[in-house]
Amino acid sequence: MATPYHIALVTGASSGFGEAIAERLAVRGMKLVLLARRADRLQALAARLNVPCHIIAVDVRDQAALRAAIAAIPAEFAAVDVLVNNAGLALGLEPAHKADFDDWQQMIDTNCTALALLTRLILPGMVERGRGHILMMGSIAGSYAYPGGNAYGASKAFVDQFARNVRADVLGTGVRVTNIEPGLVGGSEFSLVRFKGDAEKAAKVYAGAEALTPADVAECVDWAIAQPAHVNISSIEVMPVCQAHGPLAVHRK
Ligand code: NDP
Ligand code: 8X3
Repeated sequence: MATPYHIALVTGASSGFGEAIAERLAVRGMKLVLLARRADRLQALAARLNVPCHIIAVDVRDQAALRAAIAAIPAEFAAVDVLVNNAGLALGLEPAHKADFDDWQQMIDTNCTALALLTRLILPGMVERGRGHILMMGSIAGSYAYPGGNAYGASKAFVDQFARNVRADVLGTGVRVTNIEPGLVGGSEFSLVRFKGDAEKAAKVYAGAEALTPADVAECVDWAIAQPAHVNISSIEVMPVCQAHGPLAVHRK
């Protein structure tokens, strides 16, 4: 089960995918830096993992706080060699002409700007050490448009292109970059957040469907980092069997 990596920073570790990824990487014996806003949930996670953990409770949209928190990572956790850039969210499913622009701003700030800043802060150490792996949490929404996806889908398209371009930059350094693009995944707070706490609406997203689980996504992350050092998995698009690409829409009179 050993990988060449020893320390992972997982964002969005207080819930869903990030929590499952942290659990999975702990099985590998990796030391973990767990980042999200809710400190209590990070502490509860750290308490049940049998590996050393450093907790960063920060809003990633607060750039000064994020920079300070990364600069203050204790020495024994500082040589991060796996960054899982997972924190993110969708807000709303309104069409573009009705959507709340503040929601768009929050998605862009979280899914794009914070992901880029964190990459910029962590990458130099990886390049200096000649090894490391950055995994971005994209989405099928970054490749396939759907009604109401608007700024969320666009933010995940940014993640895809950013991953590809960072990979172009780190060629020859030993650093690997992977974009994970899941489809329908239940068992996280994603839809509850999207529908702003409306549990009934959130449950309908998964009704009658056998969605993927956060553990399935964690398996993709774990598999990508466990590849031999000469292998870079550029992207993994993963959907449940019950989901497929839809037909293009035609409006008929
Ligand atoms: P969750 O809502 O369960 O998890 C989101 C995580 O992101 C939480 O830990 C949350 O922590 C953290 N987060 C959100 N905003 C911030 C912020 N401003 N600062 C710090 N942390 C933040 O959803 P998922 O686990 O499902 O989603 C994880 C990622 O996967 C997201 O990027 C999402 O877009 C993507 N994705 C999800 C899919 C799905 O169907 N579920 C499919 C494809 C991609 P806290 O609230 O404590 O800050
Ligand atoms: C989450 C998947 O289809 O709800 O990124 O956008 S979807």
